[in-house]
Amino acid sequence: MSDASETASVVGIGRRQLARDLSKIARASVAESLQLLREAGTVPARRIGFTGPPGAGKSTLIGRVAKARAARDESIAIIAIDPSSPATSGALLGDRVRMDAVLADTDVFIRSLPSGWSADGLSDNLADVLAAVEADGFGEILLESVGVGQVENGARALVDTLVLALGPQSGDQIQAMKAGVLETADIVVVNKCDLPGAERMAQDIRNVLERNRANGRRVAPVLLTRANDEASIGQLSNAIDEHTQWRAAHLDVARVAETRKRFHVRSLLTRRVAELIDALPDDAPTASVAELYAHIAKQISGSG
Ligand SMILES: Nc1nc2c(ncn2[C@@H]2O[C@H](COP(=O)(O)OP(=O)(O)OP(=O)(O)O)[C@@H](O)[C@H]2O)c(=O)[nH]1
Ligand SMILES: [Mg+2]
Repeated sequence: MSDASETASVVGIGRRQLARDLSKIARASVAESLQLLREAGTVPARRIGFTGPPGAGKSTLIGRVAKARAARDESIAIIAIDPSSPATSGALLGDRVRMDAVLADTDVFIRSLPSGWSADGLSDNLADVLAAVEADGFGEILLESVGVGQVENGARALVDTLVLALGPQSGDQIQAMKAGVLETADIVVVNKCDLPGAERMAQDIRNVLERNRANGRRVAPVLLTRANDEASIGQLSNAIDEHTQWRAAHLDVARVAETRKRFHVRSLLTRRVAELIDALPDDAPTASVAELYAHIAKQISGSG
């Protein structure tokens, strides 16, 4: 066996192991999560989140962006959060096949994970999942999540760059999103720009985002992309790099890391509280809210 193929098979084994670990982590209890958490010596990966309404073209876009970026000296992992609706599982499988086809001749690692019972479209164990991928030494993680309501808050804390992908017909969906969602994005993409309405929508969004400038904040670029237009994918990839540079110049990296750690602990504690409440017998008499609170709080401090 040559050195190169030996290395390739070792990498293959490592990735199969990671894939198995991620399936475990995605379904783990809090106690298991804490056991599986590997933090020591981890070099942070660049984390890029893609969010947006269902069908906006996020998976297709991530596949193309990953292909463009994999051509550089970068190891890339794609983590897609599967909303786990039986109605869409067929579509998701098709999605995955499309991504695999585009990335067939690359070394990009792809994994889709169920979102569990989480109401916000993100896996409750996402912080653990990202930490595990990071600990495995990937340089860059591309995360796909369906953006509805709250989701951006979670994604915001866990990623460095947040790309909001919209289709040209997403006007109503933007209205339906919580106010401020547009402003949380670092890059806005009007995708499927081969369809009518894209230019107009991009201009409308730019007008809205101009308000940020008046408030002394960064104004996110609004790009037009199309899956089959390599130049537009290249522009998006460049915009991601520009945002990485902007972060390095303007953000306190240690503070961001601290916020992320706190978000991670918050999600572990939220899950732990849910576990304890779910474990209460249905017919257990609970004298008062204050008493039940004290009971749960005591169990948490006992298990910590
Ligand atoms: N016309 C056009 N269609 C596209 C483009 N990119 C993706 N699509 C199509 O849009 C549909 C949805 O694309 P996906 O990539 O699955 O979208 P998604 O946002 O990942 O969807 P969910 O994960 O289900 O929310 C598919 O049929 C794609 O082929 C594009 O640039 N132009
Ligand atoms: Mg998708």
